[in-house]
Amino acid sequence: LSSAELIRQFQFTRILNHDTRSKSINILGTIGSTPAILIAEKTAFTAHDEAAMAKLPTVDSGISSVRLLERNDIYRWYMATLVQDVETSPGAKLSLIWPATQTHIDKYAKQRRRVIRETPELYRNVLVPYIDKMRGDRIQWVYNILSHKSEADRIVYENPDPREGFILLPDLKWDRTTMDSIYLVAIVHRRDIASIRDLNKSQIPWLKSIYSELIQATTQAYPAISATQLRIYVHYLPSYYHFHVHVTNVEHDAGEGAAVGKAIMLSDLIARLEEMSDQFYGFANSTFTFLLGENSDLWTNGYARALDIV
Ligand code: M7G
Repeated sequence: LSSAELIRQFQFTRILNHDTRSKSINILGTIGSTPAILIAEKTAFTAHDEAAMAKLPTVDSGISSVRLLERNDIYRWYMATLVQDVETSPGAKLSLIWPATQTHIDKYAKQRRRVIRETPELYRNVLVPYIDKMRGDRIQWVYNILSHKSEADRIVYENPDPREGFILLPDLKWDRTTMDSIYLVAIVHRRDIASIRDLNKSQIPWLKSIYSELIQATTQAYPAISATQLRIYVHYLPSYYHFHVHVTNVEHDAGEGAAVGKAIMLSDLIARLEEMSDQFYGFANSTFTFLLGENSDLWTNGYARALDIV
């Protein structure tokens, strides 16, 4: 089946979640007989392309039909359909996860959140065993990128050093054209750092060089953006336990991914490490507070039990 054919084979099961602000919807379905998740998001206007936007109010190449909803004095509001074209002005961005695991379904379903204050003890007793269980084949996509098996032609920058290096490339959340919503991800080559918990003082120089290489590479690849317009951060908790750094345009509303309880600025992490007095210290000995969805196995079988919360 071609990738386009897969979308046509998708059979609807139910809506997992939707959001009116980001104008997106997560739909659970099946392809063949295996679960699939389709994430559909309406595209933003390509405001960086003024020539295209100039055509927007024109009837033939911009607005294909229009219906007046109401008028009052000098105010009029309409519903309209826009001219769409999958190459030049697509109406939506789709992501398909297939076959989807229960962990994916939990992640994309609507859920209540809990605030977890994770002490070093909770980290060791609850998260560590869970990470080992989760790493397995959930991060095959990461290894595909690192070995140039997938997305190789999309690499923005690579430092190939197996210990210090990383690959910077567009995140799957980015449509790759809207400059205001630049969303890149940098994935390190080394495989021994599952999360920020594995960082310690000895890695300060390495983290600093990642930080400056990221700024250098991003501003060079996208000259429209400057160093002080980049939000460079790490997730804790992440969804994938292989160390990676997010690089986004500050103008982009990355929603929960950039919110308190999930996103931590890389430069703040470096500063926190620098402030630790003991030279052997690292984040395994710190306390971090994060949000966790109630659907996750980590909540139901992990923190809810460890904290004795029902
Ligand atoms: P995270 O903090 O582990 O997860 O970041 P979350 O933000 O999804 O909770 C992983 C990042 O990698 C996310 O921003 C994903 O959108 C992105 N990502 C996930 N996958 C499966 C891929 C992929 O196959 N290719 C690329 N380029 N990015 C991906």
